[in-house]
Amino acid sequence: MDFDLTEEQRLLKRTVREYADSEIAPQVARYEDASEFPRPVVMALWKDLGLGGMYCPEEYGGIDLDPVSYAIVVEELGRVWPSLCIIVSVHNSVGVQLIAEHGSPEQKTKYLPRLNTDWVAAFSLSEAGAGSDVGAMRATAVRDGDHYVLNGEKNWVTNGQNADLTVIFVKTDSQAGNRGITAFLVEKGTPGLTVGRPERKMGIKASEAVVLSLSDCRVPAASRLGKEGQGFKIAMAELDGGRIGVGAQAVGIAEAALERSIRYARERQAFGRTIGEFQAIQWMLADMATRVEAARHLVYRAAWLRRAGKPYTREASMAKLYASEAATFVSHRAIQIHGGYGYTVDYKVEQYYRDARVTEIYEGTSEIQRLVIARKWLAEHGYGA
Ligand code: COS
Repeated sequence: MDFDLTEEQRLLKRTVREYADSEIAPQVARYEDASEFPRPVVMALWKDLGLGGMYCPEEYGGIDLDPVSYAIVVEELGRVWPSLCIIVSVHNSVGVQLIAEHGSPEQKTKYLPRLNTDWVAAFSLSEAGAGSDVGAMRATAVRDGDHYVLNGEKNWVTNGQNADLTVIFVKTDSQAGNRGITAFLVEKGTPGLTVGRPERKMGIKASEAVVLSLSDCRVPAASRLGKEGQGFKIAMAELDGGRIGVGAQAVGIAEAALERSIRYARERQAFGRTIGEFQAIQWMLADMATRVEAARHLVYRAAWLRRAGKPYTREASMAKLYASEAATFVSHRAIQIHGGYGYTVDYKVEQYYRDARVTEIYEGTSEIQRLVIARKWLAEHGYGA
């Protein structure tokens, strides 16, 4: 067993951190305050660091990172800007990686090189009445010669307005529940695809979540991803990877809130000494640091299992569950340590608290993660699922 990062991973972490601190951090407030998608920042990340193709094989121009390195990058972005972090994570995991793993050779050749350099990907599974219960989705696709015609409405599509390509899940067999779901690659500007107004959210304000309306949206049969009826399994498998990303994002948020708390505890004076000298504050910092460390280990272990080609569904759910709840805990305590100043926007810990909260919800709520963990655990111990 070896808990050390490799030399390459250390270098990658340093490179992304330096870039994030110098190039990205100064831009955060402007985009967050305007709730604006930071397209120029995203494009610079693709161009300067190749982060548009983290899960793209080298033959298609990607940098093909191993999953642990991927988690390290996502964590570093989460530390500086959670909104940007989820934009990048969604693009790479349930976008690029999904196409790299399930796309046809033609789809990979057509889309992966563009997604590495100047396109953004989105993933559209949820609907107003189908979030956790994926099989309840109502959007449909009907075959019409060498096309499919898509109809319905999808919700909560991260990157949805800016996406050049969206993986959209709809039913090709309305009677078949989960087994009737099929995935399609739909390009921006396809007639019949309309993008709604972004939701007004509590946090991650520069990351958009939109409604997509499909109204007789005709797509070539060649844009179907995988076979008819395979969509649910594709979505579930890719969400396993996505959950490692959300876990890593949560670790980054928690790390940032902890760093700021330590800095503040060293500076702030009360009763004639720095507040970091009080045991009440030290214990809070100890609990925060322990959770950050535990969350990071769970995330890296899930990523390591994936790299080793072993099953990692349960571990990805554990990592996402624990890390997201740790991020809420740590950012909550960070505000407490900052006192009244923590409740103002100037010290940024309030932003981490708001941004942390959604990690317990998207890409599967904490309740869904517990359900996945319990089912796997019970099955492993002979109780059936
Ligand atoms: N990887 C690959 N296949 C998977 C899988 C995974 N992680 N999880 C389930 N499957 C397969 C199962 O093996 C099963 O295959 P068979 O039909 O061949 O036996 C099939 O998919 C159905 O699985 P299951 O019976 O477990 O499906 P359920 O309807 O019970 O749903 C939950 C399972 C609730 C866990 C699933 O719907 C889920 O994760 N929901 C949350 C979705 C989500 O994260 N939404 C947020 C959207 S992204 S913002």
